[in-house]
Formats: sequence, structure tokens, C-alpha cells
Amino acid sequence: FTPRYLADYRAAYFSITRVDLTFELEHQKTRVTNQMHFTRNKAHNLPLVLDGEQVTLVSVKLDGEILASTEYQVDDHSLTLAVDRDDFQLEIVTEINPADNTALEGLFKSGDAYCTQCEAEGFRRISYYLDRPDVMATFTTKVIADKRQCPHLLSNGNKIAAGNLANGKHFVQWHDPFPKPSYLFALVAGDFEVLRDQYLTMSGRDVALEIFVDKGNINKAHHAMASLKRAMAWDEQTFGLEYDLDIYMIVAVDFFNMGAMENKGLNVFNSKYVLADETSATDVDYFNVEAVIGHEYFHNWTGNRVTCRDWFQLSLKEGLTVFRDQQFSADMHSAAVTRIQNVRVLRSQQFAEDAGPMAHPIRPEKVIEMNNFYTLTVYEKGAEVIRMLHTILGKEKFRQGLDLYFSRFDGMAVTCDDFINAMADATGTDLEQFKLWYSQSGTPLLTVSEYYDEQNAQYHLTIAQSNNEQPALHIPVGIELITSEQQNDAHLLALTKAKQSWTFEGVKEKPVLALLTDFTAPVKTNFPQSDQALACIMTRADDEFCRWDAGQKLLTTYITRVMKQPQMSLPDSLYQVFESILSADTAAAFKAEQLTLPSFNELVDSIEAVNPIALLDAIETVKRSLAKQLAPLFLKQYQASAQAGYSHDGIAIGKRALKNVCLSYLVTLDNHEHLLSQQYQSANNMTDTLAALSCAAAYPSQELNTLMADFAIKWSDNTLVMDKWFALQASINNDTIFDKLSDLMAHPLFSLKNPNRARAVIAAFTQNNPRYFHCASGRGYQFLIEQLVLLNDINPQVASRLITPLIQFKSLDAKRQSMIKEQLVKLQQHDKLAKDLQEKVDAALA
Ligand code: B3K
Ligand code: ZN
Repeated sequence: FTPRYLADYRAAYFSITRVDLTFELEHQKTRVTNQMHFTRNKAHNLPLVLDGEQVTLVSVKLDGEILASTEYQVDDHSLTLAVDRDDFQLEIVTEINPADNTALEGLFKSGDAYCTQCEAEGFRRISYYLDRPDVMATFTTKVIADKRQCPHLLSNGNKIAAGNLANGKHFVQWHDPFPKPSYLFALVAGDFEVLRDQYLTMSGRDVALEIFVDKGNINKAHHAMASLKRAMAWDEQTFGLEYDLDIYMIVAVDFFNMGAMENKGLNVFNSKYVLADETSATDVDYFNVEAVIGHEYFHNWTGNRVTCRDWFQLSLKEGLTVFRDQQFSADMHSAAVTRIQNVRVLRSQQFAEDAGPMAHPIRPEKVIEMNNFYTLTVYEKGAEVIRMLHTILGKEKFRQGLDLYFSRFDGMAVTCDDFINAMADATGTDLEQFKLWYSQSGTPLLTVSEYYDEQNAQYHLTIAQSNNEQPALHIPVGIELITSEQQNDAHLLALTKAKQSWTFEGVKEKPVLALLTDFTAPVKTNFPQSDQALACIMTRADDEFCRWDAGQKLLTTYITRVMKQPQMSLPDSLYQVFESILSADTAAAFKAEQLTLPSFNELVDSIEAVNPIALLDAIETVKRSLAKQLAPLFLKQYQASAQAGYSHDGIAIGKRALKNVCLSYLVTLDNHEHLLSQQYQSANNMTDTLAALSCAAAYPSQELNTLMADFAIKWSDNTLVMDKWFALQASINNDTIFDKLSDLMAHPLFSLKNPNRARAVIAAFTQNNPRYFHCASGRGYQFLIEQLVLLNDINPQVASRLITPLIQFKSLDAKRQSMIKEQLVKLQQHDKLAKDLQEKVDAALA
């Protein structure tokens, strides 16, 4: 497989201005008639080369004349045609097979419904096309299907015609007036229930809102609808951005490779991010539905109206849109808790990616399979880069920059540099050094040292940055100096050199430094602080992120020490810190975050030659010691957080989170299992039910199988809840797990063809069951490889996501590294390995 390079970008030799599509939908033989209007770009005499994969070519017409098969060439991935006209019409008819499309790219079936996924390069599996984001055309789409099977026929834009046809068929025709790349094309056909509503935009236009769900699910779509309306209002208020078509549709499907897709006017969603009601969805599910609905909606401006010139620029739309959805969530909920959760994701997953074999800058330079680059780096680190701009420029100037960006580039396909230049020009800021964030991979390390000069009342601070010898970045560093003064002294430092010092005058005593307020930059820090200093930050910093982070730092220190010295006892000061957290009068949601120990994934990366089992034992020991020492307090807090009825406001959600963290401590102690069955039996919502079951899976007892069986009977006909059941089963923490996994894979409700189900077992095992994934026999690694071999042939994109924990082995002990490599070599030799997995395995073994 040959890589593509950013440096090789060339503008397209032809443009497509208008596309007229007709789909005659049939289960195994769908016919696609694609009329395209082409113009030649500048003078050249190169042939037209269209992308096409896994399509059967039926016919080609040039300006109405049918072409003989000698007049063009077709291979596995393209159709080449020499044309001497500057302006011409091409009609290409292809046949495709949606029923057998298990890769879920292009046109496929989710149950009985037809749907599409074209990003990044799926349109070429529908028809021959210039399948690249800088080719933008207006689309008219006619969908023809059986009226009984598919009463709803949907595509992008506005409905312009509909009618009945012979043989029980009907058609609907759609027109999207906004020029768009093929990756934003969508078609859906099926039998759905529709939740309808409307939204009055800030300029007074009425927009019809429609959410399509499987029959029987309409009552689970209300939260999604309310979230959509909140997102629309938020984008108007925050960025002055209004929706532009007369209708906005969302379709929920069960078979989907990722979360959702922002197709113009017709979002297709994994049903997991649409459906929610209080009995079947957890608080986290509710949060995620709102966040993903927001994210896809925000793409209408950041992604659709202004799109990417080429796929290397993916972060242009994804980093910016993730930043926007994070801000939206922060405004709808606790800003501090939302930020803490963003940072946990970065530290537990993005940092590992950036240190692993697939590390890449947020604007990658070399790609083999584009789908491999929808990464935590492009999305989450990309969002951090936008956040740093927001921090450096401030809210108002950031808005001015964004306004200029839209007025300059509306309707265009542009680059990350175009974006930064607009921000620089609008605000008169030099962002040349800042641009380096787009071309460097790896997580910078800040090494901090301080010196207090009592005589001169001066505080000296020195920060050095390093990241694999790469040039210095512009890093905004928020700090607070805490002294006995009433007010803490807050600053935003601009770290632009490899090493830089600051002097603060009039500091009457040695301050305690709270570093990286609100986590102003996606960096690691090397700044050892005493337990006392950390305790001081935990109670006295104004910045809530720093208060939380100081606690995590303290815990990390002790977990790593216990790992090296399992017999050591924890100091009283640590217990005291926890005691004061538990007894403090802080918001429940924040307290729950403070009580949550740093996870295995957050820690594993920073320890060299780590034995994962020893690390897990250390986390467990610290947790159990805290639970033992403070049992009465945990129990009191647990009981005090119980709620009589169910409600879904922030306070209630926070209380549930706090209660369930306390539960997770209490169950580490002997004779507390009864709490689990009690909570399971009395729960009136999925959050509490699932919390009880997860604890039961983490500390399996006799009771576990009874609870799991009861749960399965109750929910057997709810797909999304059964995914939770499969995930719980895969995370059972005892050595029956490998038999369990075989049983799960053989379960009548299991299928590797359904990505949610495949992830529910495989990712749940590798992520939530690290003790057995990393078990010394290597069986965990072997299990994953066996599944990947099967998935490679079914759905390479899903396979490629699931391999992640196997390629990030750098910090593991030598024995495990060699077991993993041995498995990877086996996979590498598998014939017909899709390029998705090939790219990653080759990188890991390089
Ligand atoms: N843009 C899509 C992701 C497409 C992934 C293609 N493999 C969803 C999103 O980021 O909003
Ligand atoms: Zn996105």
C-alpha cells in the first residue's frame, strides 16, 4: 500500500459543479445513475481520473453519447477517460450491493434500512467520482424504493418532488443548494417513526426538525431533540451562527462504525447517541447524546460551510468542532467537571497515542488509510490547540477571528494555515510560532523550577519545554501563586522559548504554585511538589481544575510508591486529605471527580518497563486502604447521596456520581457485597443499576451471576442495554473470563458484524479488564488477535480501532512486549490484511 503525502497535494484538474443522482434501491443490486457536470481547471490535456471501488460499472455516457468500453480504462480503484472538451456532462451507471456491505462504508444496510457513510472516502463505493473534499458540487438526489419497505426516502437538502411509481415503488427527490464535497453526501431509506419539532432561528426563519428512529423508540428521542434545540440556540448566542436549510434531519441506526456523521441536513447517528430514557440510559449516556448532537450540528458551519481542502487538514474541522462541543457541554453543565473529563481523555488516551507508533501531528503528513487518522490526536489534541488560541487571544478576539474566517472562506475548502491566518489577521496577533503545534507530534514536557528570594520579596519561576528536540512551541501557561494573602495572584504566561524565566515582585512569602490552571496546554509536567504544597492547592487554589489535579498528583505519587514497595503503609496525611474531601461542602459532581483515582490507563504510560499487574495491584491497594481507613465516611456519604425519586438535573446527576464512587470504595471491603444487591434491587435508573453491576463485575461474588441473569432477562429486547450487558460480562475480573468470552462470542445475540456489539465485548475486555488482557500467559493478547483476524475481513475500520491497546506497548515490561510482538507478527502475515490494520501493524513492528 502506498502512502500519500501532504507535500504532494495538487489542486484537482477538473471541477464538478452539479451532480444529479438516481438510486434504485434493491437489497443486493442497487443501481446508481450519476450525472455529473464537469469543467476543466486551467489549460491541460490530462485525462480525467475518477475514484471508484467495489462498484460494478454498467455504462458511461459523455454528453449523452454512450461510450464503448475501449474508450475508457477501469481498474480496482479508478476509471480513466481522455476528454478534450472543457465543459461536459458525464453519466455513469454503477451497481452496488448494500446487503453484503459489512464494512459499513458507502451504501449499506442497518437492519432493514438503507443508509450511507461517505466520509472519508466512501462515496467512491457508490459511484465513480472525484472523491476528494476540495471538489464541491450541488447535489440533486432521487431515491426510488419499495413503498412498503421504505416509506421514508431521505437525502441532503430540501425535498423537491415525490410520487408513486409502478410495482409498489415510490420516489422522493431532494436538492441541496449548498455546494459540498462527496463526503457529506447521504441517503437513508427505511421504515421509521419520526419525532417532529421546529426551531425559530435568530433571524426568524422556521426550521423543521425531524428525528427518525426505529418503530417503538420515539419516546427515547426527546432528549436528543431537546439537545438539538439547545445546540442551535447556543451556536447563535455564542458565535452568531444560524442554521441555513429549511429542514434538519437526524436518523438513528444500529449499525454504524463510529458515533455519528454530519452529512448536510441529514445527520446519520449511531443509535447509542440518540436514544435515551431514564430507565435505559445512564447519566453519561445523556451527556454523550447531547455532546454528539451538538458536535454534528456545529459541523454545519465548521466542516460543511467551510470544509477541508484535503484530508491532511482534518483537524481544521474536527479540532475546532470538538472545541465547540466541549464549550457547549461546559456551558450546559459544570464547566470544571467537563474540563476534568476532557483532560482525563487526553491523559489516558491521547498522550499514549502521541507516544506510540502511530504518533502524528494534528495535521498528519503521511497517510496510508485515511480512516486511521480520525484519532484522539486530530480530535482531542486538535481541540486543545484551538483552546490555546482561545486562551491566548481571549474570548472576544477569538470570536473576531472566527468571524473573519467565515467571511473569507464560506463555501470553500481550506487549510489549517488559512484558519490560523484569519485568526492572526483579525486580531493583529503574530501566530507564526503557534503554527508549529500543527506540525509537531508528541506531548511536550514542561520542567519547572522555582526560587524564592525572601530578601527582595521576589519569586523566580523557570520553565523549560522539551519534545524530542523539536523547536520550541508557543505554550500558554496559566498559573496561580498562593500565599497567605486573601487573593491568589493569577497570571497567563507565554512560554515561547526552550527555557524561560519570570520574576514576580512584591511576593511577601514563599508562594505555592498552582500550575496549568484550567489545563491551558496539552503538556506533561515535571514539577515535584511536596504533599503539603499539593494539599494547599487542593483547598486554596481558585482554579478548580488545579484543585482536582493536585489531588490526582498526590494519589499518583502514592500509587507509584506502593507499586515499588507493596508493603509500605500510606501516610496519615493522605488519609487526612481524603477525609477533608469527603467532609467538605463541595458540589457533588466535583467531589466525585476528586475521589476518583487516576486510572490504569492514565498511569501506565509514564512508568518504564511496567508490570501492568503490579500497577493494578497498587491502585487496588491504595483504594482498599482509603476505603478501610475511611469506611464510615464513605458509607455516610453514600447514604447521604441517595435520592428518593429520580430526576435528571445537574444536582441529581452529581449526587448519583458521588454515591457510586463511594460504592466503588465500599465494595473493596469484605462484607459489603450486600450493598450491591441492595442498590441493584432498589435502583430506579440505569446509572445506579449499572454502577452496582460494574462493581459486581470488578469484585465477582456468588451474587454476580444472579444479577447478570436478571438484567439480561429484563433487557433482552433493548439493543443498547444489551450492549451494556455484553460489556459487563467482558469485564468480569476473574479467571473464568476466557471461557466467558467464548460464551459471549457464541451468544445468539452476538455478531461481529454489528460494531457496537463487537466493541461491547472486545473493547470492553481490553479496556475495562486490564488484569486479564495483560495476564502473564498472553491469552488476552491472543484473544484480541483472533478477533482482529475475523474482523479484518468483515469490517476493517472497526478492527483497526480495536487494535490500539496492542500497538501501544512501549512502556510495558520486556516479557509482555515480546509476547505482543509475536502476536503482531502473526497478524502481519495474515493474507489479505486490509490497509487499515496493515498500516498500524507495520508501524508497531517497525
Ligand atoms: N466526521 C465524522 C467522522 C467520520 C469518520 C470516518 N472514518 C464524525 C464527526 O467527527 O463528527
Ligand atoms: Zn466531527
